[in-house]
Amino acid sequence: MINWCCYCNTFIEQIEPLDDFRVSHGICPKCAEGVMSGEIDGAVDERVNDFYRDIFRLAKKGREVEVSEVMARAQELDVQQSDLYLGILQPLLWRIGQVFEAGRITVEQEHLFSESVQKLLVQFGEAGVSPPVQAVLFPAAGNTHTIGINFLCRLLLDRVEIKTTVIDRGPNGPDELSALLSRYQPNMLGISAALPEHAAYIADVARWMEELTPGGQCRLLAGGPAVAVLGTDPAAWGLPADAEICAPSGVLGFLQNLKGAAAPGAPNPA
Ligand code: B12
Ligand SMILES: [Zn+2]
Repeated sequence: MINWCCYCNTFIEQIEPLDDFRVSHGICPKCAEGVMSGEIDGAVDERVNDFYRDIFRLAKKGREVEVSEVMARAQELDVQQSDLYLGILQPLLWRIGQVFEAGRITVEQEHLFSESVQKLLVQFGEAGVSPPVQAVLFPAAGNTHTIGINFLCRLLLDRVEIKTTVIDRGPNGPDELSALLSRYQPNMLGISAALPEHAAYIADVARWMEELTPGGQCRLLAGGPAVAVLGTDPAAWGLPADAEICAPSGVLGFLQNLKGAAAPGAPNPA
């Protein structure tokens, strides 16, 4: 379930059961302190739940979700962009995926909602910063799922302050990888896989990287919906043991662990 703080309207974490994407009311450590000390009067804000339910209803009925309305409601509830992504839109995309798999909506209805989310990303504008950056994100060759890496870029920038950019297409061979490393000077490459067969491309990138910068400092990160099939053991992806694989339900914890190693001044491979 998606645990929200119902006092300050922030996403806390995903909790068991992990395949239940509905919102559950919780309390963040800061508000818990406020309630204990009497600074917060204990009134629970139910509006995030209503917001989530309203979008889900529209999406399920195959009605267009108005981007301007989503943005206005997030603003009214003082929900930050990264909380909107992690706590509302991401679980709704996963939930719509479940409803589609169960045969309860059509493929058109499923697509309509992901198109609304893409429009919203356009409205928010480019998340990435210009080079040099600490992390570059791109989809594996053949992967058309781009919403995840765009959300991830915003989370890296806002939640862990790692300078990150997204590129539409990854390198196609060692020469293109070398050009990418020189241009962006990243400490981390993050590649997203939706289907298990996308892992082969990530293994190619790992090999090219080893050829170009043997024992180099650039970390290789992988994640995306393929984790549901392949798990988080690099061996199952055909990747070197030091590759780091992120489970969709534990993105915030994964990013926190990256933070220290990505501090400015850490050595670059290029
Ligand atoms: C929207 C969607 C689409 C859209 C994508 C639009 C777009 N521009 O992104 C469209 C319609 C194009 C699409 C197409 C297809 N899709 Co699709 N799609 C989805 C859906 C419903 C939601 C995906 C999404 O945006 N999720 C929300 C984002 C925010 O979550 P996320 O991607 O997991 O990313 C988060 C984390 O995982 C993590 N993360 C992601 N990448 C990385 C990388 C790194 C380095 C790190 C650290 C972290 C990380 O960070 C993100 C932020 O928290 C999922 C259902 C699901 N359960 O995910 C199916 C799903 C991913 N699709 C699936 C399939 C099969 C397809 C198609 C093959 C369908 C078809 N028959 O045509 C095609 C083509 C796929 C291809 N070649 O890539 C399957 C994949 C099954 C599998 N794992 O094997 C899913 C799981 C649906 C299902 N259950 O069958 N799809
Ligand atoms: Zn709180």
